[in-house]
Parts: sequence; structure tokens; C-alpha cells
Amino acid sequence: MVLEWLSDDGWIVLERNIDRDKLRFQETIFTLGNGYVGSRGVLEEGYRQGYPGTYITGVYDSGGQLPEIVNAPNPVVVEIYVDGRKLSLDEMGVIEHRRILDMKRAVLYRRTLFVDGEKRYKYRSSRFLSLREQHLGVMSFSLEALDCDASVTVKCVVDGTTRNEIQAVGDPVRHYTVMQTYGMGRDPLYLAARTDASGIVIGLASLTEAHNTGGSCECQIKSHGDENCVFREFSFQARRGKRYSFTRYFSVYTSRDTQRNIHTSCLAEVMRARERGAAQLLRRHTRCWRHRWRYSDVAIDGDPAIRQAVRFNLYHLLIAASPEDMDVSLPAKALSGEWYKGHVFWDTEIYMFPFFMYTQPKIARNLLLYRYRRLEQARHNASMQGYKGTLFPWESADTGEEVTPMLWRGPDGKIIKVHTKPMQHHIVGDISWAVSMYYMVTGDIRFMLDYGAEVIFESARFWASRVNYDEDTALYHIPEVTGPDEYHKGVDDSFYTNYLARWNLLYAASLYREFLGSHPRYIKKLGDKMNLPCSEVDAWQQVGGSIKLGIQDSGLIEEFQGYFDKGNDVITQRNASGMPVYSKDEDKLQHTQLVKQADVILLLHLFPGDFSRKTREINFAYYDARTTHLSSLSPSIYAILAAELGDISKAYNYFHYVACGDLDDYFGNTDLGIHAASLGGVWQAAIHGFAGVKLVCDRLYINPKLPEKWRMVKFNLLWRGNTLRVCLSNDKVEILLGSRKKQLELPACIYGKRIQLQANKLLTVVK
Ligand code: IFM
Repeated sequence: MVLEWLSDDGWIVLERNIDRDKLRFQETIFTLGNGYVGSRGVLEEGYRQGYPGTYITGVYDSGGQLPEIVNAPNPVVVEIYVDGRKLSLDEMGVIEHRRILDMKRAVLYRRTLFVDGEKRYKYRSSRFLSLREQHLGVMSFSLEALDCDASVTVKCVVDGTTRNEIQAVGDPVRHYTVMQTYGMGRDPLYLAARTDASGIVIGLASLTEAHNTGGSCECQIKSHGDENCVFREFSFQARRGKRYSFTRYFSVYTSRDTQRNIHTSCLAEVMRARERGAAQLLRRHTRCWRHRWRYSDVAIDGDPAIRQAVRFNLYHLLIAASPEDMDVSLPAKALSGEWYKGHVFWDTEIYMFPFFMYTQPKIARNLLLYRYRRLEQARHNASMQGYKGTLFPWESADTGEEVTPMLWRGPDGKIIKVHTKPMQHHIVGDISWAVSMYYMVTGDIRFMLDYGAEVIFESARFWASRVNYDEDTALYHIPEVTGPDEYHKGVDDSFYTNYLARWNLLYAASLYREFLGSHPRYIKKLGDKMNLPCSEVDAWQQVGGSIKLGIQDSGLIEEFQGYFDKGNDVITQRNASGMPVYSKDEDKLQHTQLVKQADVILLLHLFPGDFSRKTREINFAYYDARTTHLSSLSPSIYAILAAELGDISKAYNYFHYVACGDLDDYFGNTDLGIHAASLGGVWQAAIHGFAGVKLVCDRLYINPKLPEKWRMVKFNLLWRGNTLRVCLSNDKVEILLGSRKKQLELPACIYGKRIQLQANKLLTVVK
């Protein structure tokens, strides 16, 4: 593991020096993960501003308040003392520093040259969380005293004092109690902790090998533990100019994921790792990553900064998603921070899910199963609010209960009341939409029969109980909701919500009929389970067809009932990145037509076949002039619509802003964690926006509208178990439908030309 192996082809993120004001920001950027654990990219020795975060997917705890993802004990601490002085930013100067995140292989490399008076010490490290061995992390590090011999102590710690420090409201919380620390002789270190309320046992083991401290010098090894930490020290006399190297293996298991003895599992993992050795483990890890990227990469030719930024966004999605676990989903900060308490929002289904659905369908399936496996709780949530069917929580953690906090800290630092919980009911339609898309893209009928249809039907049942009938207009209305635009709370007939409800009801009715024809026994069984008579399905059709939709003859959509009566403020100023400048006083904003984030425009994106070009144009122009993009969920959607409508310069502006949003800290709070929804939005903007790829009613549309400097974009998609290899520019699309089924065909429409894709035949279409 040496830096020289790396070649940069848009695959690395490089830090050239230490910026002491941005340490937490960099920790987020350099987060490592393998879908099981996420570990913030801390400098392993620790420093005053440090915010080490180790998050194990699905490990939540309430500890007297709402459940949040637990900041678990930290296994990556390495402290080094030379002649009694600690190598750290707090105690020494730094002459030179480089960190490199190799996104292709998810490995973090570092080289820091510390200076203490006249004496220089070179520290190098690399670490990864194995994608192959999900419970294992590997770290290599070395020290060189450049100017003198020195007496050195290397201390490898498993730190059980970590807390969830970052609270919007209230004090930091330590969510676990350490039960056991063990580190006798040369045995691996072991620490076990139990979360306070959820009772999950977390075990961590650590085994460090010193490679060349013997021979010319004696190495003394000591182990210590107190009630919260366990550590091993290596003390030796270092010769000037000689490099001393160490390899550390660490493992994590919890009672969530093993029936076996956690202690045994942890120890066995690090012992096995030592036998294999770091080089072989890295090879195995690299192979898995190669496979991951094979379907996930979007290679943009002609715009190196954006090529790298897009990969950065995809990297952060990939390190957070569990390939195995169907009881976890993706939190709003993925596994890179604890802001929003590690809760799962609609961000997952509407923003992140499409990327997984088209590139890693197994992960997409698991994300839906996470919801399905909480259906019973969602039924309970609905009945608690007086509705039928299923009401998924606006914020979800481990159990599927509604866990939205009552108070939160707003962007200006003020504590505000949260109004979303009882009103952001569009989450029900968002999840149904994801289920329907998954079915269309993967054709996974088994999933639909076993789980998906039930979600769709229960959601339809919810909407049918959520509407009010108005006899005067003979229309159904949905009162008091909050749509995606959170400036306007508790509104009536939100277009986004009503349209999704309408679609959900009609889709449920048609799916029921489809399955009644194709799988009657199944429908009978599900009907019995849900106590679902045909008359109820007829009612879905009838209600769905008569829901109020506020759309004018011109095609202009009213975001909600009375929206056009609000103050007609428009964005008059934009900053250098093309983003709106406006007054952020939410009390005033709610009385204006200014919109917090993509709302009507998002709906147009979700249903590309349903609205004419004219309708999309009119609404884009109207809402683009009124959207503040306060939420990072917004600009990617405007980029998609702008690209589709041919305003490439506007599309590129929005796209650039979000693609670099975290890397360049445009959102201003990346220190708290990555903006996971936006990561997914970036993929959608590249593929659905610029590449112009859409699957509508089982037909593949491709209509590229690339920014001028993008010479070519290459990517793969998965469709019904087959591969679509795409390479396109503004003038030419090359596409190969790879399939084992020789007769397979896929109807397509490329640059407006209707074409039939045939299995394993490369097709080139010139504009
Ligand atoms: O779900 C979002 C919401 O739409 C805007 N505020 C932040 C939430 C979590 O990302």
C-alpha cells in the first residue's frame, strides 16, 4: 500500500495540506465505509476539534430521547509518542501533509511530516473497511524519525468513550456502556459495549503487528485497559532515518448480525485477517470494489473536475449501502455523520433509490424490504392518526415508528418547532412510487407478489381514507399537508401530494386487476390477509380519478390551494454559483410564493410521460424564478428539467453546484455529514438529465443534451437482469443490450427515432 500505485483518472480526492479550520469537513469527505460500518475520515491520532464517528448500520438507541444512530466505540485510534511528545496537530507543527482518498478502491492514504523544534517525523498510513470481509478493517502505518534517534511509543486504542456529540437540541449523549475490555499478553484487544436502551451488544477486536521494530532495537509490548478503553503499546528505540511499520486489523460484530458469540466472532475475524495478510485482504477488497463500480461508474470525458465530483457522489452512496441487510436503509447523512440522528427520510426512495435500482438492484430491493418489514408499524401509525392503510413515518429509524423530533435547530441556529411529522404524508406515495419503478426496471415479479403489491395496496387504502369529498365540486381533496416545499406547512391540496395520491390509487387498482388475471391465487391470499374486497379496489379507481389537481388551462400548476394568492416575490439576485440570494426569514417566506425546494418540478420529473413539453416549460419558468434551493435536495432536480428543456447552461450551473456541493462545501455544513439525497440527485441529473435516459412504459428513451465540454459519457445500467452498456455524445449513441436471452428485445427511442434494441447487438445511432 504505497501512494505511488495511484494514478489519477478522476478517481482520487487529494488533500494537499492541513486546514485547521476545516478538519471536521475533511473528516466527512474522507469517510470510509463498506455498507456495514461507516467511519469518518479522522486523523487517527486525534486532535482537539476532532469528531470521530463510527456508525454501524442499523444500530440505533434512544437513551432517554428519540432513537438515533449510535456513535460506536472507535477502533482506528493510533497515538504515537516520540521522546514523550505526541505526534499530533495539537502539539507539533506540520511541514507537509497529503491525504488521498482512492475512490476506486475505497482506501484512504496519508502522509504527514510533523516538526517538533528542529526534529522532523514522517508518519504514513493507509486504511480501508473491507468490502469483502464486511466486519473487518485494515490499517497500515509507519513512522520515521528523520533527524535523530528517538524513543518511541505507539499506542493502538479501541476507544469506548465516544458520544453522539452533535445534537440539534440538547446535550451530547453516550449511547452505550462498556461491558468488557480485554487485552492480555499478545492476544487481540477486545472491547464489548451494550447500547443503553436498545440493548445491542457491540464487540470490537484489534490486533496489531509490528514489522521491523525488533532486530536492531528491542520492542516492548504492553497492554492496558480501563473501564472504557483498551490499548496496546509498542515501545522501542527508533534509529534516525529508519522506517518502522505496523499493520492493524480490527473487527466489529453486533448482536444484530450474529447469533454466535460476539467475542469469538471478533477474535476469529482478526486472526483470520492476520493469516491472510494486508496485501491479500486489499486484493480481495479491491476485487469487490471493481465489481461494484462496474455497473455504477459514470465516466464523463471532457470535464475532469466534474468527472471526479460525480464519482465522489457515487462513492459516498456506495460506501453506505448494505448489500446484505434488509432491515436497514440509508440515513440522510448516509454513514458519515449523525446529523438528523441517522434517520431515514423520503430522501432514500426519491433521490438515492433510482441509482441503486439501475445499478445495484439487490441493494434497491433491500431498501424496499426495509419499508415492507415495518409495514405493521406503519399500519399502526396510520390508525394513530385516524386513517386506514399504512402511514410510513416521515423520519424512520430501527422500528418504523414515527421518530421526527418536535424541535430542531434551523439554518440560522434558532431552535424551531418541527411541523413535518403529522403532515408530510407524501412519504406514502414516495415509497409506492419507488416500488412501482423497481417493478418496471427489474421486472422482479416475485418481489411484487411477496411484498410490493401489499405496500401499494395498503398505501392506496391510506389515501382513500385520507381524502375528503366535496359534494359541490364532486372532487376529493387532501387537506392539511406539507409538500416537499417546507416553507408552506399544513396546506390544502398540495399538487405534489394529490398527484402522487391519485397515481397511487389508480396504480393500485390496475395492479390488482393485472395480478387478478395473472396470479389469481396470490390475489385471493393477499385479499384475505388484507381483508380487501373488490369493491374497495373499485373505490380506489373512483377516488383516484376524482382527486383535485390544481392545474390551469395554460398548464400552470398551483403548488397548493391558494398558492397564487401569496406575495408574488421572485428571485432577483443570484450569487457567483448562480444560486438565489434572498432573505431567509421563514416567517416571511411562508407568505410569499418563494419555494424552499423542488416540489411541482420534482413531480414533473417523477412522471416524465404524464406532462406535455409545454406544461413542463411553463412550470419550469415559473418555479425556477421562485425557488430558493435552501435544501440540497433541490438543484439536481432543476438541473434535470433544465437539461431536458434544452437550457444546458442553467442545467450545468445547478448540476455543478450539487455535484461539488459537498466537495467544495457549498451547502456550508458538510462538517455534519454528507448530503446523501443530493448524491443520488447527482446521478439522476447525469443520467436522466444530461444523458436523457428514461424508461417510460417499458420503452427506453435516450436523448442526450450534454454540456458542450462533455465529449462523451459512458455508463452501464441494469434492466431486468440484462446489461445496457451506453456510450453517448450529443451526436452519437452507442448501446449494447447484453443478455443471456438471445431473442430479447427492448423498444427504444433514441434522438426521437423509434428503434428495437436486440440482445447482444451493438447499436449505433447518429443524430
Ligand atoms: O427530507 C429532507 C427535506 O426534504 C428537507 N430538509 C432535510 C430533509 C432531510 O434531508
